Amino acid sequence: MRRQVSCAGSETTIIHIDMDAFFAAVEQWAHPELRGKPVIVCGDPDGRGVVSTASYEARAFGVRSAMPVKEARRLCPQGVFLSSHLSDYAAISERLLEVYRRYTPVVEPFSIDEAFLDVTGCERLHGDAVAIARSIKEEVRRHLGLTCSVGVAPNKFLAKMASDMHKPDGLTVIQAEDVPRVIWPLPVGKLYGVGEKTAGALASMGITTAKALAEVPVEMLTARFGVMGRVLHDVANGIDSSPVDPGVWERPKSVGRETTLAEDSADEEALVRHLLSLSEQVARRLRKHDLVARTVTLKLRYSDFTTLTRSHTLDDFTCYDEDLYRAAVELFRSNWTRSRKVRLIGVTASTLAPSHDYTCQLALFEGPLSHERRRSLASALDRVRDRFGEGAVTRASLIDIAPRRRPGDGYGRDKSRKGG
Ligand code: TTP
Ligand code: MG
Repeated sequence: MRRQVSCAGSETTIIHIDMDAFFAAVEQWAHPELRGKPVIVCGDPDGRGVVSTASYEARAFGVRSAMPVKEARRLCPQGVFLSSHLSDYAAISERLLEVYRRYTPVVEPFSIDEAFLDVTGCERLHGDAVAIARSIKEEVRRHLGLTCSVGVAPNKFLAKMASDMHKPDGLTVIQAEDVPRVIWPLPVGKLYGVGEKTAGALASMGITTAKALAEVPVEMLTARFGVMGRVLHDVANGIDSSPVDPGVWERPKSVGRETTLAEDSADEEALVRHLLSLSEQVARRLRKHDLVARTVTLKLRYSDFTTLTRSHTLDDFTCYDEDLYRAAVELFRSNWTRSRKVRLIGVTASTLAPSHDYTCQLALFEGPLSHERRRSLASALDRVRDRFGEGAVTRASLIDIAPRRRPGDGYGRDKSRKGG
């Protein structure tokens, strides 16, 4: 999110809407017998994946998003564990946007279940922002059977903070003058956009609350955090001038690359190397558009033109070469009929979401390489490839799992390009 200078004194009114326990609530609406029960939606209820979301009934047992399914089963053995139906949730998400657009054309979808609405100047038609918020909540409940939590505020940051304050089914108003009372007592890590790492860095400077952060001279913050310092200063003071951008969602539904081989091939090593190159290109494209993807699709066309596509849903969203590559290779190894010559090979990433939604969450899964380090490494590689071409660098970690490229192994030409 872009944040610049204060918009204090402006008349802007923003609404942020976040559906409650979205995936689980959709399942409960579709299956009335699940209402009131602890419902846990996950990629693979029997596998080693993680929880996508849990109904509030299940949250009472301590079940949370991103928790391993195994752990959720331990906490809530009586829970109803379901696999996710992403296309259903996406369809509901579209219907929600249609509702919002009846109140204002300035609607920015922010994730599958969140949106910002700029309702400045809509009062004459629909009443004040709180009346609009109530009316939207009522319409969503009546037509889609879902509850949502709504924040009303003079800017996006405060509206986002507000919607989270009284979940589920909340309606919270934050005015500019409320900032010292409602924002300042919060730990810095609770401020939207302040990740674990930044909160840790602030703590090492003795800054643990929003109030303490608000009192630090902005120059000191920019000296320590660069441009992020200004953002920190602004959010601690409840300042955000980023506009609600209805165009931000005009993004591809999928990002794919495929290549027709210079010669039909049944050489496993060579085919896997193509998958590496294609995965790198797709991941790079995702990053360029600030997207993350959760589905990886492999496409193989054999010499006789029969075509096979197989998809795999990842446990989590990603924009990294290695995640796409691993999934693509796994699909390839389990679906390719050995010895059948391949004419065309392709990798597509779909189930896309804007990356800012998942940045904080990914930090929770920090492995040997933290999200921030992966991200900065990936963008450094992107810069090298921008300058010297796609083949200029390959991640050492990927070379370990991919056969090395040998001189003379020409990559095929990119014949068709899909998506962004
Ligand atoms: P959230 O809005 O973060 O969560 P939620 O709607 O389930 O619950 P609430 O807003 O009431 O706290 O995310 C929206 C959906 O995105 C969620 O229903 C499932 C999906 N999701 C994941 O798949 N993995 C995750 O780690 C998170 C946080 C969400
Ligand atoms: Mg939600």
